[in-house]
Amino acid sequence: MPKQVLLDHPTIDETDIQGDVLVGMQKAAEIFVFFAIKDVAQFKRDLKQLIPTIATTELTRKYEAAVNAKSAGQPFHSADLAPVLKINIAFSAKGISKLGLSHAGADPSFEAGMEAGAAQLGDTVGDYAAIYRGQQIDGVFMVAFWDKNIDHAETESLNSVSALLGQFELSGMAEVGREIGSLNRAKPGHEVFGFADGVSQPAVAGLHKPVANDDQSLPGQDIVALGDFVLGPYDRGTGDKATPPQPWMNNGSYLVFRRLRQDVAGFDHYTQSQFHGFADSGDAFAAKLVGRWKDGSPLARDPLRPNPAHDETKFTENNDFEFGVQKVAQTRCPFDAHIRRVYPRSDVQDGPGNAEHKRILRAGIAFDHTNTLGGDQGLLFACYQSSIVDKFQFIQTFWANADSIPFEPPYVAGLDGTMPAHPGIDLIIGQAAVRGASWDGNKVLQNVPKFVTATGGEYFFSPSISGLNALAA
Ligand code: N7H
Repeated sequence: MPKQVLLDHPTIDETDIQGDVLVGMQKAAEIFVFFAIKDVAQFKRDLKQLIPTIATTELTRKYEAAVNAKSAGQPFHSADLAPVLKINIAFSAKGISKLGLSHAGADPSFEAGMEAGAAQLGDTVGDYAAIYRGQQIDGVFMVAFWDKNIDHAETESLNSVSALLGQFELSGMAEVGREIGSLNRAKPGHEVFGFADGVSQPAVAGLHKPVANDDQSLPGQDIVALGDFVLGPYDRGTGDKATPPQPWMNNGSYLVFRRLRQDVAGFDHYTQSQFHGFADSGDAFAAKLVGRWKDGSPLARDPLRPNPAHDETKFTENNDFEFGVQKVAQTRCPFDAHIRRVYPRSDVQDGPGNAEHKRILRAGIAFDHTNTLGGDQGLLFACYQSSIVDKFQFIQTFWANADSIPFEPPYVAGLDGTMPAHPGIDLIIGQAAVRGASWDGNKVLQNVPKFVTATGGEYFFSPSISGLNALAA
């Protein structure tokens, strides 16, 4: 979309920012180990030992560059593609307090923790697993492993977690609980409803060059200010700076972690049995709820059927769209489609509150424990940003949960130019009691079941390497 006012392209210290923040740790499996700090002095000693092994942006970026070069048939260093274990670490506000550093002035939601803000997110604390209740978590280790063989990646990650805990658990910390994520074995690269995942991610100023045009790296991939993701002397899209409230927080980023259970059978049953009058088939109905077909092709470009020319592998095509003229109607992509609610693109006008300023860097992974009795499946959602209140929380609360549409006037909504009285919610992630939406031609969806339930989560801060050294001192 037409862009933010100005963007600097700052020099990024890739050796300082943890590797999961801007690029994402490449992974076929990832274990999140939540811990409580028991002995501060011992924990600091152990942390000091761990810091040199933390995967930095330099490492994840090298890997990404090698993958891209390989798929483009260009030369690359094979060593850069070797399966490597990657470890990152982040702390809750409580954990940082224990380590004795001030976080005064930090994001208010981070300060309070996710459980305290659950009602605002639309969550029911009773749905949260025990480890996410009662503020037990001081921090999280994220251990990721990439290998084509998912089982091998999971075994390697679990072995590394054991080694890591052996190192730390002597006296410094105790594991509170863990989550085991892996690529969807039934359909790698797809989340458990079956949709291609990781299709759209913002480009970052300083990391990605303007290629498609002055504002975009790949076509349709707008470049977002570094200060929208990382704290430091960096511009944010609003024109101010992402000044860290405390010096040690420089080059750090807030991590939102959410355990989201998905009712796959319920989603399939609903879409396949209730599509009549709303779409031509169950698959088309499911696509309208998401805004993309399962292969990743966007409804805004391909409203009638999936298009292999715009699928999950066609990165120069699959984000090259705006909702633009469709403001007058929902004939291609419903207003409430998940991707339109969480990133409304040109639906929201330019300015400080524009859609680019609300972007997040997603770094989650699927989980599936349905092979164990009573086990569930879903998404270990993770995202990075320089403000939880302004970005994740805003998206979930005001864009996904609210029975309204994020357009700013002047807008034209329905076919007759009026906004429906109840435009509805994001029917994928919206956590609201009244679950419906109004589509064009008086098509009103009502009592749509809840397919995604938050079963836990926490807010963290992912410090830079220098920040970690300060915490370990
Ligand atoms: Fe969403 N889904 O399978 O339906 N998401 N998401 N998400 N999501 C996206 O671009 C999904 C969740 C975003 O730039 C795709 O990777 C599911 C939360 C954003 O066009 C699909 C869950 C939040 C984007 C899904 C879930 C977001 C995005 C398209 C929960 C933030 C990029 C593929 C279980 C509050 C939008 C892709 C853009 C894309 C699904 C959670 C945000 C298929 C099932 C909690 C910003």
